[in-house]
Amino acid sequence: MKRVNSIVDAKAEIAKLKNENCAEDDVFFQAMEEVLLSIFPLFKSDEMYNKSAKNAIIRRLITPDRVIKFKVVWLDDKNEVQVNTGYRVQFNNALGPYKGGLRFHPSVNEGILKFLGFEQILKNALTGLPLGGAKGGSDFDPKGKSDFEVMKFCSAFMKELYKHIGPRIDVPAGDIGVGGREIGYLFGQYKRMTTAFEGVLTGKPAFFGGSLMRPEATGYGVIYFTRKMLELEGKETLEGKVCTVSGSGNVALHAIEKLQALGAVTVTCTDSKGMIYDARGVDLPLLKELKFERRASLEEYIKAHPEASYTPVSEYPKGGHAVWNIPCYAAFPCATQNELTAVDAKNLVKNGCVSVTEGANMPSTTDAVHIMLKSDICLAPAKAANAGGVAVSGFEMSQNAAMQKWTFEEVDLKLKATMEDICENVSSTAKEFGVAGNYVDGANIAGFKRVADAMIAEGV
Ligand code: NDP
Ligand code: 2IT
Repeated sequence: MKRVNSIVDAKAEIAKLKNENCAEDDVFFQAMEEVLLSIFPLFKSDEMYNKSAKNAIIRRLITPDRVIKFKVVWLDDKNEVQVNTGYRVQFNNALGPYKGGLRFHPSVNEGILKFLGFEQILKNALTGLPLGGAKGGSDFDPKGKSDFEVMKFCSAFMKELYKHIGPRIDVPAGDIGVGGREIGYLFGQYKRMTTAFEGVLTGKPAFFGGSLMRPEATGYGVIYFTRKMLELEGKETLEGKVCTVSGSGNVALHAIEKLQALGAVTVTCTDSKGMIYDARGVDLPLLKELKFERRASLEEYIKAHPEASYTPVSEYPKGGHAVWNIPCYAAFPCATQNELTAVDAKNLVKNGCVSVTEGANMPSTTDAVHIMLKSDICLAPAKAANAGGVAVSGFEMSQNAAMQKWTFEEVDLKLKATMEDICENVSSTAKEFGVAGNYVDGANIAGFKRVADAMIAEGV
């Protein structure tokens, strides 16, 4: 009974926290609950139960070390004063310096950053690298802003953030709305404030300290993971198969690039306004130009390819997304959280989809996860499948600390090995705990174990 109580207690704790907190923490509870339900098999071992209970591991794990919230004041191009909110959630540094991206998007709030920071702890643990978990960002919307406005915002944001970060304290990187351009401006301001040229941010442009392959790492890693999972589960390879991808940002476009290199036919991509379907496979050079250079809407794609179709969000099926209704062998949600619903999961099952790999963080709703786990779909959870980005960030930290520069091929080999190791570890952990084939439980248990062991060893 004692063993069961640990989970019951944790659930009671979550219910209490839910009552005490505002609605914006919903996504954080969603992420926590999934992990707590997954790690239940761990508590079948008396040793793990006793150690965790004695050290209040769950209570400590679900509470961030600190949440830093600050005002960001900057001047737009009309010389009008603008005010945004900045955040850094330093969640857990049991395994290494706090590490995780910055998100600039109008939807950003404390709850979203707590969910992302919490997921990051376990993801970073799975990489096997010495990295803690954190996340940050702002409700600033880079869309429609001039380069100068983005620069002025980044400088103002860093004027506060620099006090809380450092190469051995906390190392931010990119996420939605933050790429090489933003990291460059943030890095420049950190340098001006501290005079230190050091590896305080990852995802820097390659000509001043960025690792080669960091832009590609998350998307390529997602495909390396999928390839290994399909092999372990005795499924056919991706070659010649129809694949669907959502998103058209950093993760999505590099996942598409690797899928195409492996001979898959990737027929979709999406942005916040709609979906492109191109039966012959999407035109990647055009997408890169539209999204990375012109920062334009996907709707423009059909000007160059009138044979493709564009479906605006207003025409998506009720409660779901057009992209997951397209029959495919493998699906890759790579845009944002909760973009794959129960309606979508049922469509994927109905259409005979074989694997779903989460490139975005927590793209599937809780109901969707349950539907997919009960089906024959192989579900690769985000914290394992998209860990290639932060893994190469870890490699960037190593290169910066050692004043070295690794080649593209070296980084690619290390990334591939890391993703295959994560996949094998997750799969064998699931088997060890009696849930063979359940990569969600396998990832949560394997990640939790590494962090919990470190927290216990470090005392209070
Ligand atoms: P980008 O900003 O490069 O691209 C984001 C993409 O998602 C865009 O196509 C964007 O459309 C779309 N999108 C964003 N918000 C929404 C929304 N609310 N509804 C519909 N579409 C949306 O970000 P990334 O590619 O870097 O990140 C994508 C996902 O991958 C995120 O979940 C992120 O946390 C995760 N991730 C990123 C890593 C990285 O290294 N960058 C590492 C691991 C995970 P639009 O252009 O219209 O805004
Ligand atoms: O969600 C993620 O793993 C990221 N946005 C990348 C984090 C990082 O530190 O590279």
